[in-house]
Amino acid sequence: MKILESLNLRRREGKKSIAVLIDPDKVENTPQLEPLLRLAAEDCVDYIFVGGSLITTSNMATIIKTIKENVSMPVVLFPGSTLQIEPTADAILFLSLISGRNPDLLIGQQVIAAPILRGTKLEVMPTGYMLINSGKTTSVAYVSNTTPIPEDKYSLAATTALAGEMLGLKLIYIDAGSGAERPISEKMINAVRNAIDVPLIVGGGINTPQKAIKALEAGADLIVIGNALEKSPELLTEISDEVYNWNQSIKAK
Ligand code: 1GP
Repeated sequence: MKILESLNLRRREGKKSIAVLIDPDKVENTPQLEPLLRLAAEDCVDYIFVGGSLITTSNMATIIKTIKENVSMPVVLFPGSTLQIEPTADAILFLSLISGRNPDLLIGQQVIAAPILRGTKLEVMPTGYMLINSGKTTSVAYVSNTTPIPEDKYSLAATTALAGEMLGLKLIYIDAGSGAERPISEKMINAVRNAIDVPLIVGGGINTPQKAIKALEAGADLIVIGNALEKSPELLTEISDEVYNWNQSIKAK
């Protein structure tokens, strides 16, 4: 089954998913990855995302190889630019940064990437990517040269997501940015959730099980955890327990 199809199915069933984000720039060597991958396999993580807003290393292929040697879940590229297309992954979030007004990230990079992607077997997942302000400037806001949506402008975020869905985007990803001071508020997640039907991905600053459960309760279908696991990989067990309990409670209903 295609990843997009499975995300839609899980959404219809009310089930939640979890993705671990690996930033190749923060992995000095591949053995460093193995403990995290072991936990990911034990804890039934659904997806591994690979990407970052500023990748300066060229170890993407090696990292994906290590992931695939250790775990079986799909590897999804979460690219900061067209330079980050790696055909050995399973899928790519084909992002348009719809919260910003930088034409290069709305359509420019995509024009360059499209013919490259056509020559790969990657599943292309059209995704409306939205940055939400979260305190101090994040790398992604700086590098993308866009202004995140203010964190209290709920209807602006909701209508941006709705426009993305009407344009045919199949996923909406709201992101506070990696290592955000504050994750996206429940009120904001809820406002975006209520505006759209497509699966909603939420990430940025989710570094405790409580924050994870709040994001799920507010309407996230898939939560992305990156930064926090670099410091304490064991957090993954606690967060994935929450997701597991949630999904079990759905089954019980
Ligand atoms: C960043 O949404 C992702 O783009 C994950 O954020 O690294 O803060 O978990 P963290």
